[in-house]
Amino acid sequence: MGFDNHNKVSVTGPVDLFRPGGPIHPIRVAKLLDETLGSVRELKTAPVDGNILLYQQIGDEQEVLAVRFSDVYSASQAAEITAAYDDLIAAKPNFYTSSAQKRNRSSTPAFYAGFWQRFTSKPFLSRAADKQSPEILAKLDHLLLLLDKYVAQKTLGILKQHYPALWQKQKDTLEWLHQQPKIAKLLEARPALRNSLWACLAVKMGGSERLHIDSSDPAELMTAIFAMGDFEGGELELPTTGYRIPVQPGQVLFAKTRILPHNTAPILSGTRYAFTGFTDSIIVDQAKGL
Ligand SMILES: O=C(O)CCC(=O)C(=O)O
Ligand SMILES: [Fe+2]
Repeated sequence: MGFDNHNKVSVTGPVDLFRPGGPIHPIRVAKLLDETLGSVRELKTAPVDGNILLYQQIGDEQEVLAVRFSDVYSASQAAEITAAYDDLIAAKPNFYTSSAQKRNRSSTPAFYAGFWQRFTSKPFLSRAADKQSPEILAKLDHLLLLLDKYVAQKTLGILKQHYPALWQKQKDTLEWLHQQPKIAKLLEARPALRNSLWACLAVKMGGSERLHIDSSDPAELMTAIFAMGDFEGGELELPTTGYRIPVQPGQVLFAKTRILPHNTAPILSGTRYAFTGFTDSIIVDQAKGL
């Protein structure tokens, strides 16, 4: 399965996958996880370089939990992207961070750009990517175009080559989303909102230091996590698997963040631009015609 040149990290399973049904309150999740995980915090660090496949063996089956690709984008591409983010922030956009989000996973607010469905009947565009001045939207769209060109398209190609089933699901889901009449109309005016890999992107400085699950995400797909800047630490910790996985500039990590409790390890020094590409489970279900 997967890459021949992967560092294969086998988890001594079975991993206690977290599969609560229905809507979950973020704070309740953290409490539940603390109760179930207790003091399981002694984690091994996966290799910093190369590709990584983290899986658990269940009988004859290998279930992929996380996969990290290296050398996806270059240092100069990262520099262009972080400069575009700095330029956006300098224009003081409204983050529209709700009080629930503030108490949620991170001490720094995230800028959410893209589509959600959550509990509404139709997918909608996040307010931060919508209700801004034309000048700010132009800066945001410039950033989103760079991210699609340098990170998302390339990663999608790698996914297709090595994980065709996952690639197919991701592609079908996003195609369905982009064909929804209201969204299709929006994309005509703002093509930058079309992304090959995620429905909604969160960008922030720092990390998600509080243990959580990404409760809107589908259990069967993976969230894309990548980080830019010059920093030490900030690995993605997956306590139920016993591993923390470094995510350095140039790398893209996919993880089943709906069923694997996770948090960012402390950032020991430097500046970390954090990017998380989410997909919404309601969008996935609707795309499948459920
Ligand atoms: O920044 C990271 O490494 C993790 C981000 C994350 O878990 C999230 O945004 O939900
Ligand atoms: Fe997360």
